[in-house]
Amino acid sequence: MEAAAAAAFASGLCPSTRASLSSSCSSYSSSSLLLLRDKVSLSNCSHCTNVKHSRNFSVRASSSADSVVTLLDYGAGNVRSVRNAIRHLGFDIKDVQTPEDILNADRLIFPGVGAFAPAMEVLNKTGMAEALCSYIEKDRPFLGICLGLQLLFESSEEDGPIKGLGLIPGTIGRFDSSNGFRVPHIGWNALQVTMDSEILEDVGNRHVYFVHSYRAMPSDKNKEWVSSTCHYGDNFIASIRRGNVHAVQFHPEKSGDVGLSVLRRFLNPSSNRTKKADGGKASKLAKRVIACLDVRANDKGDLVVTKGDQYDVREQTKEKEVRNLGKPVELARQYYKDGADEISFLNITGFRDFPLGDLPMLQVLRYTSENVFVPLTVGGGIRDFTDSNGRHYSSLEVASEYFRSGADKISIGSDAVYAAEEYLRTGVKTGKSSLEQISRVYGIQAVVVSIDPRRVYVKNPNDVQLKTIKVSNLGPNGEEYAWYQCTVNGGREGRPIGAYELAKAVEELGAGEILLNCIDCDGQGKGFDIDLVKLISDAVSIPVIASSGAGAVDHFSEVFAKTDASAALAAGIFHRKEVPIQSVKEYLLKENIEVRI
Ligand code: 1PR
Repeated sequence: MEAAAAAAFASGLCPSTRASLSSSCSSYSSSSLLLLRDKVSLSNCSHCTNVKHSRNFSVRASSSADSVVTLLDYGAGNVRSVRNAIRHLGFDIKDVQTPEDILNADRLIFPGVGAFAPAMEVLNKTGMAEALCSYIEKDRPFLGICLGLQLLFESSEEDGPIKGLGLIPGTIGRFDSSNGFRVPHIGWNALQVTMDSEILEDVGNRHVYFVHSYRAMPSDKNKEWVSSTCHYGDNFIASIRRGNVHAVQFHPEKSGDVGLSVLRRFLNPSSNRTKKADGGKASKLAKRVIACLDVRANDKGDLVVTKGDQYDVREQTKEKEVRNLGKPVELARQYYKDGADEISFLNITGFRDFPLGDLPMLQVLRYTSENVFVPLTVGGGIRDFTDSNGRHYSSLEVASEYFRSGADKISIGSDAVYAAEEYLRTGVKTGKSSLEQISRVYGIQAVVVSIDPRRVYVKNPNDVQLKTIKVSNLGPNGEEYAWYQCTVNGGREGRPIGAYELAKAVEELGAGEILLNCIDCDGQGKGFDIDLVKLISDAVSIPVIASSGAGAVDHFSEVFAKTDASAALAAGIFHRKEVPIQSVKEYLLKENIEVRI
């Protein structure tokens, strides 16, 4: 693991955990860990084969109330959503601060986030790895989520090979993108249930939300553990179950009502009485419909959802006020209820204000994540920043604050353009750009690059050295070709780089997804720029979100039929209540395009 990642990871520990480890991870690992090892019995845990065990560390049946859940949060990403989901279901949370807290838990949830290597390093250094093995081997109620499933396996190829806890045979490997499947696997997919597992009983044929680049594969050696698989390029393990031990590769806390019922059934097994694996027609990865909220302070200083026409968000009146289309938290909740697969907040003046000074934006995320259980993306102002007192904040710190406040993904605009320009100029990946740093620590699946291009028509494709395409509609002077110029600072400044060149460069630098806007189409309601979406989705193997221009349901089916976009994002038609999200989805279903209902 790289030192920077390790430091950031460790510093990301929740305050309580950090405090409990304040003897510092390195000194903790010598004397304290030895004491712990003397106490722990770990018969089959291959992770611990070198450890001599003298006596059992007894696991006591706690007398604490049934409503308490123990949560293992080592601070690497957005665990707020898991916390919110648990609280939403009426349970209290006890945070793990010492390995003993794991051993004494009545039920333990381990929402692994971030990358495999730093997670194992923290678990090893803190003694949590041994405690986890002991707890699981005693068949105590356990639910691992995402990386919390992967860590149970023998090893991972992620920055590896790296040894895992070794409880389940198998190696975690990367999805193969050479067969045309985009990696990371992001979105709502179907499960094939292979073994009775009470926690999955409400899932039936409905979609659940995945976001990952690595996965475990079923084999003869681990088949007794596998409770469901999912098909994406190959058939990977979507969940495991043995006795009271469960783990899921998908995110129940981000899978809407279906996901909440998975958590409920784990937390309260007596709710298993009503068996209703009904309905739903999920069969593969669904196309996503995303609601986008462009947010900024209006002239009175209130944070409002606004919406521009070709990025101009001011009313065409004498006062030129910022267009106000509602309150961010309320609208996000509404869109969640209406069936949005994901919600994006773009802090559109983040490029000029310091986002950590913009506490209302962090509050918006915190409040929204309390009862919106689909993925939240936030963008705007993610870059290094030095405030007026000379205090320097790295882009990683800014992103970390967004993750801690409830974001699942962060979106980088202007700073990604500068990083791509430098990379194309020098051919060197410095590892220092915000994009590289954040994706190294939080994983590429957590990093979106938002592109704000503007069409530039040319008569002859050789007029520019950038990638041009033949356009479907001629330019104002009959031009047949165009390139797409990237902009920064909310479209205010054009840069000498095209969307095509940028997309390819940021994929190499560690972007996990592209949010593809188009200034010409923004707010026009005339449909997505199909030429642009096709150009970019054909150029990269990460998912592409088509954005800008949706005005009717058939615009969504058109972009999915004519391009390989993974998702379509809209703002104006939803804010102005012209087309409900549900109507978009019903129309897509009618057109045989799989969506989550
Ligand atoms: O550069 O890292 O600070 O990020 C700034 C972010 O804010 C970028 O993601 C950029 O796209 C966004 N942004 C900046 N200025 C504006 C603006 O509108 N003046 N909004 C802006 C971009 C575009 C879409 C919009 C779709 C769909 N908004 O997100 O929601 O075009 O709209 P429609 O369905 O109504 O057509 P940084």
